[in-house]
Amino acid sequence: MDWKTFLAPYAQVVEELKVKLKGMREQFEYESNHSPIEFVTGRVKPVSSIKEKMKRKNISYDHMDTDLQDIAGVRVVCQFVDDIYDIVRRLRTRNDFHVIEERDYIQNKKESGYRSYHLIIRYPVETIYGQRQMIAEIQIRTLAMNFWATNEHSLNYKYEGKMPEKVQSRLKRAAEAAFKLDEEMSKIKDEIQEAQRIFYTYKRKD
Ligand code: 0O2
Ligand code: 0O2
Repeated sequence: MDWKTFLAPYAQVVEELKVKLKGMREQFEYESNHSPIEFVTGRVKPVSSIKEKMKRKNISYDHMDTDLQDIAGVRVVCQFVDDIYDIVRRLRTRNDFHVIEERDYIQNKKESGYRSYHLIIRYPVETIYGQRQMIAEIQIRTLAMNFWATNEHSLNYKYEGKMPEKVQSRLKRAAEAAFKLDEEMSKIKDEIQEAQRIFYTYKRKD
C-alpha cells in the first residue's frame, strides 16, 4: 500500500477546507464584528489510526475511500451552541461540496458523553489526472465540547479503550457540566457579544 499517494488528495482536501472555513471566519469578523467561528483545525488521519479503525470496523482496503469517512477531517469550534446550527445551515447551501450525511451528537449525545455536530461531505478535488470526489468529515462543536472531547480523547489513548468505570463516570459528569456551561453562556450570549463588539471596534482603531 502506497500510503503517501493514497493520502495526498486527502491532504489537499484538508488544506482547501481549512482555507475556506477560515475564510468564512474572516468574513464574519469583517462584516459583523462577530464570528460564530472561534477557530478551525484539520488533519489527515494518521496511518496507524486508519489501520486500527479498519480492523475495528472490518473495512477492507477496497472500501476505505467510501467507508472510512474521516480520513480527511476538519473541525470548526464555536462559542455558542446556536452558532453550530448557524454554521451547519450555511454549509448545507454551499455549492463547492455536498453534504451527504449529518449526525447530530448534540441532540443525541454519544454513550461516552460526546457532543458535536458531524457533517459528512463529498468534496471534489482537482488532481493532475482530473477531478476526484473525496469524502471528508466536518466536526462542529463549542469550545466547551472541544475541551471535553480533547481530554476524553487523551484518556482513551492512555487506557487503550479500557477505561476504568470510575474515570468513565467522571467523564460523563464532566460532559454534563460542559453542556451546562454552554447553556448558561447561551443565556447571556447577547451581552457577551455586545462586549466583544465594543472590544473589537476599539482594537480596530489602532
Ligand atoms: P493530537 O492531540 O494528538 O490530536 P494551521 O495550518 O496552523 O491552522 P496545523 O498546525 O496544521 O494548522 O494543525 P491544526 O489544523 O491546527 O490542528 C491539528 C490538530 O487538531 C491535530 O492535533 C488533530 O488532532 C486535531 N484535529 C483537527 N481537526 C480534526 C478533525 O477533524 N478530526 C480529528 N480527529 N482531529 C482533528 P495533533 O497536533 O495531531 O495532536
Ligand atoms: P480520531 O481521529 O482519533 O478522532 P466510531 O464508530 O464512533 O469510531 P464513526 O462511525 O466513523 O466512528 O463516526 P462518528 O462516531 O460519527 O465519528 C467519529 C469521530 O468523531 C471520531 O474519530 C472522533 O473524532 C469523534 N468522536 C466520536 N465519538 C467520540 C467520543 O466518544 N469521544 C471523542 N473524544 N471523540 C469522539 P476517531 O475515528 O475516533 O478518530
